[in-house]
Amino acid sequence: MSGGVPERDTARAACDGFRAVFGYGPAGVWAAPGRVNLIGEHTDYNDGFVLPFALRQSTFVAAAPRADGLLRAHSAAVPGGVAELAPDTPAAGTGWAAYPAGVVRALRAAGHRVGGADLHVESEVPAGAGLSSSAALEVATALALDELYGLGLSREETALLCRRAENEHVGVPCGIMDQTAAACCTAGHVLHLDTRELTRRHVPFGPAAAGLRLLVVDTRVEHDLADGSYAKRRAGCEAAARALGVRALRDVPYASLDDALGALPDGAARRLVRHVVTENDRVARTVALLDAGRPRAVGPLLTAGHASLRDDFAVSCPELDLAVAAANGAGALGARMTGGGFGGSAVVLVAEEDAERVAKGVAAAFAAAGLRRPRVLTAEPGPGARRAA
Ligand code: GAF
Repeated sequence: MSGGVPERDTARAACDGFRAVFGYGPAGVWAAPGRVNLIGEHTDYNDGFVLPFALRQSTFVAAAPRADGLLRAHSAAVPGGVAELAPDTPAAGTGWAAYPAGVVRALRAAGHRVGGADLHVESEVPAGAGLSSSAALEVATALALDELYGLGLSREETALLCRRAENEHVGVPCGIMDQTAAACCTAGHVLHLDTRELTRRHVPFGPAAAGLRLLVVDTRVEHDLADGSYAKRRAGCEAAARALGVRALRDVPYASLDDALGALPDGAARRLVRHVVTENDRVARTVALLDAGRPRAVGPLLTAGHASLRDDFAVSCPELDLAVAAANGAGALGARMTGGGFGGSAVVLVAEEDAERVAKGVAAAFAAAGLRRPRVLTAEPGPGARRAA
């Protein structure tokens, strides 16, 4: 199942959509999931540690090769017909098609012999909800091109090329977390990723089997990582690392945090550093708890992570803060924003028997504040990218 819809249904919809748009059948359908980051936020571009897992909701790309080098892309969710892009079409003005076009471009720039393609996209991952719909689209496209053109890419190469597409073509200076999550996650696990070494460990995490639920609360405040706030945080972290004489903030040990803070000239830099260093520590402590079979005990770390993102890193927003406060007030074990922030979704860890009350508590708090009703879904770690048909 993916998002309550059997996988083969969405794969079939992608095939049918392809045929309706292009007038012939696709060579196959490839899928990649959205992701939730359990903890480890704004650490990936600081060479730090992250702990995402794959959502059951995925983006499906039905694809066929083209000999003329053109990319023709169509999405069931986006009005406006087929986007037709030549290899040198600039990203500006191409909207969502910049993501698959960026993947083609990144593959060619890396020396892969990739021709054109016709693509039709069906996505279950809500866009703008902080669940990484863009990485899902990039990775599903890369998988399709890999197989259509026999490239033999590893999952790690796939993630790196997709990040390159987003950094260089779309213009978002993101880290490697989302693309690695989409490419490499496995069902029933969170992915403990060292974003410098790119070493990965799949840590068992099954909320349902532990009598827990992980709720994803989509605040419906759409976020846009291309608006400059994300890039500003990244630049601030890099400047702080230079001021401290380290390669990246990952190299500031938790035990020397106070010394590092004392060596920094201004409060803004101190707050960025404090978040990144304490967040890396929270990831390590979360992994230790999961390894010890104590997923319930992770709750307070989530809430502490949220406070750090809100107060030090300043990437939360009133709706995310409300979701977290209302969930905790209604008896959740812990909650935090997930993803880049400035909108999007919160994750809430809750005992199974309290899940309904907590979801209702969050909805009531939003209603009382005059906000749109949030969308709430239950997440269990699903599979990473795959061929779906
Ligand atoms: C976004 C980015 F794409 C990731 O690389 C990561 O930095 C995240 O924000 C924050 O942890 O999802």
